[in-house]
Amino acid sequence: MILIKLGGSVISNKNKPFSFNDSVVKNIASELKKFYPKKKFIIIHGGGSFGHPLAKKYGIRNGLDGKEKLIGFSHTHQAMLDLNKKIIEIFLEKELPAFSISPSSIFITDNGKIVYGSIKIIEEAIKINLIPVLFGDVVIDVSKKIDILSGDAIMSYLASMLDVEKAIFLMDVDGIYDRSPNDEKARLIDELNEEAKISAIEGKFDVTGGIKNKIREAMKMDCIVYFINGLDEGNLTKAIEGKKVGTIKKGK
Ligand code: IP8
Repeated sequence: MILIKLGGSVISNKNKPFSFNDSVVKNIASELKKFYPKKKFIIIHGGGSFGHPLAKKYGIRNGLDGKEKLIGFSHTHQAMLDLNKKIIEIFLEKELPAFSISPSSIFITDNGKIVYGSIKIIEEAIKINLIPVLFGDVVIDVSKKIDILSGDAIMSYLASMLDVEKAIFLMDVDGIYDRSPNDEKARLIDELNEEAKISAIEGKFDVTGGIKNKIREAMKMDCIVYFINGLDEGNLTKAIEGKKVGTIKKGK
């Protein structure tokens, strides 16, 4: 089974609220089509310019502190469902049986960490060759009452619970760099080993919080992990086939 995270900056334009990168998602679906049903996939997409602006507007990460928040909680979830629907529709156009599963219906967190997951539905869906499509979502949290559950955290949770051979993170840059990709001295890291992980997480590398979390979640996984540029056609195929692309973290 292969887990694929479609980064929010790949499927939408972060700077333009509710924008959707139709052509990029079409390319991704076409690449997956070549391997389906021989390979089994679980797709998890990020919030991009649908979930993140609303999560911020309503301060969901700060937990429950007023009635307005519950309306915001539901609005944020609905925005994610809108984004999810757009992705599912493209998969269906390509005759890929994408099946939407809302993380807020199957997970409960405690301060951001998944403490309950009802993943039987994912396992059974996979068995009959459906392609489960989950996403970063709002979530019920035992401490904060409400929170945001990132797609990256879902990736590492599923990798620990299911028989996963590979996890692929699609991003809007070529992989993990040793400093900000905008810096002309930036060097792409071919292999993320323990030393590179520590440097990245301790902030020796000038990477954004988002990338730091991705690395943190990826290093928890026992399987092979790829970080690739999801905007370039062909990269996903290479990662599925095990060819050299982006940054790799070897399996344990
Ligand atoms: O983009 C966040 O998911 P992520 C989801 O995977 C929301 O971190 C609702 C902002």
